[in-house]
Amino acid sequence: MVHSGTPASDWIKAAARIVPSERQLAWQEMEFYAFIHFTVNTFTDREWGTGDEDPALFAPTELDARQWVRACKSAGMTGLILTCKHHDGFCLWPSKHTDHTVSASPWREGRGDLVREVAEACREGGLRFGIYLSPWDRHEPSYGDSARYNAFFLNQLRELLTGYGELFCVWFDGACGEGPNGKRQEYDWPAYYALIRELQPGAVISVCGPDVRWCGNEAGCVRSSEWSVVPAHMQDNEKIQAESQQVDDGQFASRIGTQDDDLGSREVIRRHSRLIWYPAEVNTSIRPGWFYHASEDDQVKSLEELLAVYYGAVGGNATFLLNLPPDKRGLIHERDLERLNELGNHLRETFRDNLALLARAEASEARGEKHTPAMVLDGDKQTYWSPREGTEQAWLQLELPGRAIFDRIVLMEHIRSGQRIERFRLDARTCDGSWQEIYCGTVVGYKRICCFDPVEADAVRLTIEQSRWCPTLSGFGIYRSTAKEARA
Ligand code: FUL
Repeated sequence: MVHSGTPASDWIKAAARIVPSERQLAWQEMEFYAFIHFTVNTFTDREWGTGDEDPALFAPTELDARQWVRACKSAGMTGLILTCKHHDGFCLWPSKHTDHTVSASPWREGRGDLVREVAEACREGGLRFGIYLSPWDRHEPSYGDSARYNAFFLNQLRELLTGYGELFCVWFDGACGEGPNGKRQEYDWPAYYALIRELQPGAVISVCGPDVRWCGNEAGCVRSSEWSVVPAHMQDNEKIQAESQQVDDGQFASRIGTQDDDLGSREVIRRHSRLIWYPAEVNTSIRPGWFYHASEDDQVKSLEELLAVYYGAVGGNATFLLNLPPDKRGLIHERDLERLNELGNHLRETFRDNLALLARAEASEARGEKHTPAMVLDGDKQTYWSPREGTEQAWLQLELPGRAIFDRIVLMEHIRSGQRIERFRLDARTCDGSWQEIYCGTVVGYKRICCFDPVEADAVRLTIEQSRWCPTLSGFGIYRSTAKEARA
């Protein structure tokens, strides 16, 4: 419903009170995790298999899931999502419902279960484990015969949801091709979701699912304002483009698509009465393809490219799902390993010392003793500073114990209370005592990493110029990046 005639404070307040579920919160805190694309395509040098590949092709010679886990950890990742079945239908676990699986391959003499090996390596290494299961299946004969295929798919899903311990994510791809007879498969999404909620209540259902939104591209681009509160129809599984049609109680309003620029500004939420918490994930591959191709060995993304995606995604209120394709040996290639380690080193070194830790915090006002300015420095995501309800503009200042040189500021909202900040500015007090603007931005959300040229200062002030009902801030960190240019 378009909010004509409703006082702005009512619908703004309603939007400010939309909050994440526990599973969405736990997922958001994971920040950076891996995709692993591996199947017969690795051996046929293809991106999409046709479904008639001989399982004998699947023959990694040195497969080591622990090496994958070590690679992820070296980059600072917290989880891993495995393509248990891609569009070609080949299963990396010995599914009882098809013979198109690892059991028919020479790998581990047909006694292997790659889902198990990866799940165990993750548990052992302290990474959370998630599954990708392609609904589109180019091998399964029942595909396109909707009821029969849905029953088959639910059986496979059940095997994965019950056999491999706790999952943090079930990742559903939107691709839906025609069945063998040209028949179109109608996926029974409600039944898939119900089974996941029953058997893995802590897992988020991503992309074609109600919990995590695809950011809209596979190139790692992120909107400068990535909202977690968006119109409810964004959850629909059709990947619709912006078009004008009837939404929300028959009112005429433009429908927002996954690839639109603005998914949640005041202008958008004013026109949609049904809003949901639906945060973004950015997915891209470390190489041009999702699967390994030797021809791409010299096209591994540079450290600068990976950092740009990392800062855009993790530093822009989204998560970062980076794909790593193991090669025919079943190992992550040396070049990718080196890059992952460089990335991890950069992040570990940059964010090791928070220069704000010993700072003194003061603010324009605070909402009682429970939400004091000092709470932005206590390292506890549960505590936060906030002005009184209804105060949409406020400032918070950190007096550093002395002068420091820095080029990164990390801001975090208390998203359990919703996403509130709409526009802010950062100023630093430089050597001559004058204030200099160092950054301005829009949304903060779970985390905003503000990157700017190195500045030497002894105080920093955050000015919240616009927010929804009242802002919250649970974290305020000041860092100096390890980039050579920042050391100059
Ligand atoms: C796409 C798929 O078609 C690609 O092969 C890949 O799995 C990517 C993550 O999603 O839709």
